Amino acid sequence: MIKLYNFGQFGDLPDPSAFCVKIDVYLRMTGLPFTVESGIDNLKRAPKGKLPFIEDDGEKIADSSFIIEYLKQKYGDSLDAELTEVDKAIVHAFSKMMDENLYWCLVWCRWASDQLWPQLKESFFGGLPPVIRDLAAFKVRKGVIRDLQGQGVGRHSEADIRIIMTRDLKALSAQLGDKSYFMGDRVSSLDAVAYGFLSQFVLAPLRSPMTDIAMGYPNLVSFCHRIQRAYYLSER
Ligand SMILES: N[C@@H](CCC(=O)N[C@@H](CS)C(=O)NCC(=O)O)C(=O)O
Repeated sequence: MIKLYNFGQFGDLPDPSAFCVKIDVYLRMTGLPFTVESGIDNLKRAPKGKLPFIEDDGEKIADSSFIIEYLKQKYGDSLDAELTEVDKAIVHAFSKMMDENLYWCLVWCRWASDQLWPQLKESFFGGLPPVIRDLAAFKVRKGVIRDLQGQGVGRHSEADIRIIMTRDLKALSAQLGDKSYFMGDRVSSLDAVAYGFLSQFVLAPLRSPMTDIAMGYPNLVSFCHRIQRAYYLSER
């Protein structure tokens, strides 16, 4: 049985990490049976020091893109097999736009912007004993801000990050249009990636004026609710 290692429930979402939600929903979309082991300690066991990773038949596979590739090869590609090569290229390009660009904007909104920081601190560190809470929060935040500087998004002004995020959301909204799913009337792996990220803006318990930019795209908001209804709220 496949075991997914993640951080754990986050309000109505299975995880605060877009990458972990991506794999959780991908597994649900494919109908592959899986169990979940949650906890921050999973990071210590993670082959690449990040979550998610999965364990299957004694093998550990890390990184959401490698996990999807592994699952496709081992269990068949029930979501994307019928896509044309051009469609697959679109899936790849949009997926990487979210993994490598929109992700860092989300990280900035949560960790660097002072709008969300008090909420995030309470949500992620509130359970720690008071003596170490502030120190742990400060240390982790400092590390994330350093990562944001290294990646580059952290060097932009808030106004510029708003522009960067808006470009991605606008492109996603245009691709979805009035279709049920990003690649048409059948679910594809792009829907798993998109739900992983968009749900963090639309359905997560942590929201701010910056993350609420996504609320300005009614089709993306409806998409999140549609996927949530189909894969999380209905009897499966
Ligand atoms: N490329 C990885 C990215 C995973 C990732 O960045 N995970 C973050 C959470 S969103 C993480 O585990 N961060 C913990 C850390 O860096 O210590 C993937 O696609 O799975």
